[in-house]
Amino acid sequence: MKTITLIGAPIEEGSGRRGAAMGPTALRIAGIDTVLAELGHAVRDEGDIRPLPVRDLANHPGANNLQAVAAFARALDDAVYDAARKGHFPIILGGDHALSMGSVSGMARHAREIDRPLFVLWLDAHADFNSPTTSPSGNMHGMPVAFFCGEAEFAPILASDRPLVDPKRVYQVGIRSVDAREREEIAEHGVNVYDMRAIDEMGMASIMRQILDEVRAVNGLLHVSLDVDFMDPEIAPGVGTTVPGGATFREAHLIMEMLCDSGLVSSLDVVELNPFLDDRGKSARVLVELTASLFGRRILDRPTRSA
Ligand code: Z70
Ligand code: MN
Ligand code: MN
Ligand code: MN
Repeated sequence: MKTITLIGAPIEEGSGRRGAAMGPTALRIAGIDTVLAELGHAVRDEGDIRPLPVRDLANHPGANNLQAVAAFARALDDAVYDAARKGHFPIILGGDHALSMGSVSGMARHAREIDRPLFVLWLDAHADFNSPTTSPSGNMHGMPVAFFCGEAEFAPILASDRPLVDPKRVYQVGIRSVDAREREEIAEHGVNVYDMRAIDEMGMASIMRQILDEVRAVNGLLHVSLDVDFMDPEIAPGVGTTVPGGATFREAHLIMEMLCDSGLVSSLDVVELNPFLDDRGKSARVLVELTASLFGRRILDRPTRSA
């Protein structure tokens, strides 16, 4: 059983619209804390983080709301690092995907300290590998992966000597909406991408076995970042950017069950839930169900068998 720290990150300034700041509240109303406690875990809800105003950064024409995003990222970096260092499992309740600049940075600091490599499983319709010069929108929720992989452009606008994630240790699954420049960037940096075609051709189980084998082989930590739009809009409509052809309810649950059995997951982001766009709490409930599967809820009491 784990000690789980819930950290609310009500950021919406990284997305081009309002609503994602209500995400942490919706996840709490859907019962994320009680579901985890019922599975036998110790759950501590730290409430929502309170970012401090950022005065040392100028705003930037290619990065909308840079100061607000940086404020959340810095606060979350510290909160996630502190939780992980205590041996707790941080779950970040989002908030838009720009928050992963902070959560992944905090986990990268922790991983460096305990001398284990950090891997990231990015479950998303989007690659989120834009930077202020490549982004078509300027929205920073489309940039976190480039940020924590060390894309050079971020160095002058967002500090500094932070530890980075090796792009070859980033696995993107569910990708189906990639901008032209992003496509070049993810190839150049060597990010591992399993797009929807790969899922259809290979099957989710074999993709997950490959990823988990690679993490296990080097005793890595695995941070999971779950964007609501990873799933098909039919099962999770409460998100600003719906993209058709997403993961099914069953594929998403299979991933969580295999992650649970692996014992490799160190931390989780649940992001991009926009309750204003949701259908009577449907998406919030799916996210709570998926989180429960990651933390041990199962149909029968047996591990997933390999083929
Ligand atoms: C586009 C951009 C994005 C999430 C939309 C969209 C990015 N690539 N990310 N929704 N989660 O504006 O950079
Ligand atoms: Mn995303
Ligand atoms: Mn997305
Ligand atoms: Mn680059």
